[in-house]
Amino acid sequence: MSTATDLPSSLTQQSLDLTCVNTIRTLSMDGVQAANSGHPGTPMALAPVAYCLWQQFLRFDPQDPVWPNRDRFVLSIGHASMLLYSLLHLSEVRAVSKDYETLGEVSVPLDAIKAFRQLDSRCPGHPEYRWTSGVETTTGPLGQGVATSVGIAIARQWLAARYNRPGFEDLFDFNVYALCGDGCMMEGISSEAASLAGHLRLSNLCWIYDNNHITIEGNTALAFTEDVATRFIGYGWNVTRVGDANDLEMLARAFRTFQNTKDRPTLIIVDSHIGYGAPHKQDTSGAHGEPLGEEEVRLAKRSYGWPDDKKFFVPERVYDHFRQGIGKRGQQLRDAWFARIGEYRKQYPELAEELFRMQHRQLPEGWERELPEFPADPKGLATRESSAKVLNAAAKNIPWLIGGSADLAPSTKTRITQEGAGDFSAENYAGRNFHFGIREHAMGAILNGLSLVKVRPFGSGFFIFVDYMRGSMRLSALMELPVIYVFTHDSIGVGEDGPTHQPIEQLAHMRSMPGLILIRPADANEVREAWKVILQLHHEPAVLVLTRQAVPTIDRTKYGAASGLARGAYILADAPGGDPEVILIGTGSEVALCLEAYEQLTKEGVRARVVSMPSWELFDDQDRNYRDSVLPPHVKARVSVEEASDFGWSKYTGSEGNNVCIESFGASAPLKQLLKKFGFSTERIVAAAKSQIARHQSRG
Ligand SMILES: Cc1ncc(C[n+]2csc(CCOP(=O)(O)OP(=O)(O)O)c2C)c(N)n1
Ligand SMILES: [Mg+2]
Repeated sequence: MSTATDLPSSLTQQSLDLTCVNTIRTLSMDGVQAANSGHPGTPMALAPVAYCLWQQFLRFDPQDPVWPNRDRFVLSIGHASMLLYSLLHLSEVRAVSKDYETLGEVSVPLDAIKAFRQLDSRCPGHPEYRWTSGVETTTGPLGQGVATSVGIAIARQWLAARYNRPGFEDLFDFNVYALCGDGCMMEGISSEAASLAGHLRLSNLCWIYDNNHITIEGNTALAFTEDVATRFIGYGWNVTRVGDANDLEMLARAFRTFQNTKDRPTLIIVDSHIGYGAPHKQDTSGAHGEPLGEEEVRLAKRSYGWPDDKKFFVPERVYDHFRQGIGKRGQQLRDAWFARIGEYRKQYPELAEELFRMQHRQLPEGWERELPEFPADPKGLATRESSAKVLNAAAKNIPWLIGGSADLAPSTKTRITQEGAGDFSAENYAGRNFHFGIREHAMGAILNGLSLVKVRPFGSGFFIFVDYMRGSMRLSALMELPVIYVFTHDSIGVGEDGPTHQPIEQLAHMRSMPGLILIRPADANEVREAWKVILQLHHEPAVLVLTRQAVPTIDRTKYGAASGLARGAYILADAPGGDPEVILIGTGSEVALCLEAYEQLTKEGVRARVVSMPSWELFDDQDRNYRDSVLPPHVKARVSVEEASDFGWSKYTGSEGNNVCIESFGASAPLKQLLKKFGFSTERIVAAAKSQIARHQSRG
């Protein structure tokens, strides 16, 4: 209820717009001050920008923050999180439960703002997807937010091209707004993403650049003097300027310009004053990363005409105003959309069913029915080749499985080849094959954006270039997004390309990331099982690691079934009576080598077991009984074989085990020579097995 009684006299003269803007400012300042940590200056400066966008333009229903056709707002300057929390609070965004039922309670109550940056508060230091409803993507690593926004915008174009139909041309027509700063602009990932966005002419994408000339170390003159406007014009963007962040009229005009621009993305460059209104800190980096201090907060409040004795003060009429603005508009749009989706379901039942399943991260009925079985074959085929077959069989029955490569699809074999799959381009937003260009880092963020809109994306490249995209992959894991990463050329097996292209530490590196599932299948049938596992994931990104070179297709009538892959590690070949003296553990292309060594050992009367271990993460998830049945604790003689760093292997082989691995960078040579140089031979593994048995016998 709006009452005059909660309004101090100083505010009765102020326009309601300004009171709302100042409420955002003061909430942000108070939150940071209470936490004694955080970034007050940018929320103070950008409050009018965010207010104008949310209150006048954003098509977002606070009562249903997961409505599929809502506009997305991405706070790429994650450090300015209090700006977003203030908006979520004032517009009374509702919390959403895990199964996407909107709950009655508000997402960000005032108490959460008072507990900014404290344990379990809905207002953590940087905005976190899945933790605070209304946060569209996790941000904090600068540049990630804007790059992710490109993926979100692409997803909307793809959805529109596939699902908008006559009479339903606006089923998917949402816009994507991202607020970014000097840091985002400096990070390379934003250049990659903006370049692609311009190329794809994503007219539903709007970046707002806070041109405040300040970063942590001081003025941007220290390190950043490029002409951002010209740069974006060069990318093919529409560029417009707002000379004063406080000018709501000019801001509205800029947003309308964006909405009227139908052939390219828009960049709005806004000149702002960090720490606006703080007499000693405005326009200095002092307003960036630390609380203003009690006295400066008081002075800033006074400059806004705000009661300087009140903290976390929200005049009731501010809530009311947001209800009448974004609240009312959003609810009407959302309700109308759901009314129409009922009609759509009648006219296009199959498409509506697809949408329902996709939005709930379910797979279509019978999605796995065409996945191939591969007959035993000593020559075999590269796992990238078998993956191509499995991927294509899956793609036939999962229409929203879409993706591509950073210019390496002919090598990674990730092209969807079926009739009509097409290439995603500015002329064909329905294409399922994406060309990310040589932009690995942005590809990762774009995949995150696609996944946030709930299509099922995959991206591919050479495994070595995982180094170029780890920042985005980490956010896939942190956000629990089921993004699929397909990496080929997974070891020194790439041969002649040499050490620059031969992954060594990358497996260890990926395995150490929480929440990410890495699978390195040994043969074609393990590849099929790997895809089966991956496609059924809901909350984990997956990394599929594949060979360039052929590997034998294991004879499953003789050895263990490939379905064991789902448990991460399984017994492929065993000693008589299941009582081994030594265990050989291999992954990927090295499993075949372990089998050769096993045959040799068996001939010599040594009781060996071979464990294929495609995924540490899946194995670690099994119960103790299963893990002990595969790696019995009393069998201490263990050899691991992997053409990569030994980092982490002692977890399975024990500190006394033998890890046949690589301790240096690789080398450029034909594969045969490399295997010799680095010691990947049957003889070496047989010798290692014997020495393990001897070592543990002498101890036992
Ligand atoms: C990738 C990355 N590098 C460094 C940081 C640390 N950092 C946080 S904010 C910031 C300065 C950002 O400046 P700007 O984007 O201009 O934001 P403003 O200070 O104007 O709010 C830095 C370096 C980060 N969050 N992410
Ligand atoms: Mg700045």
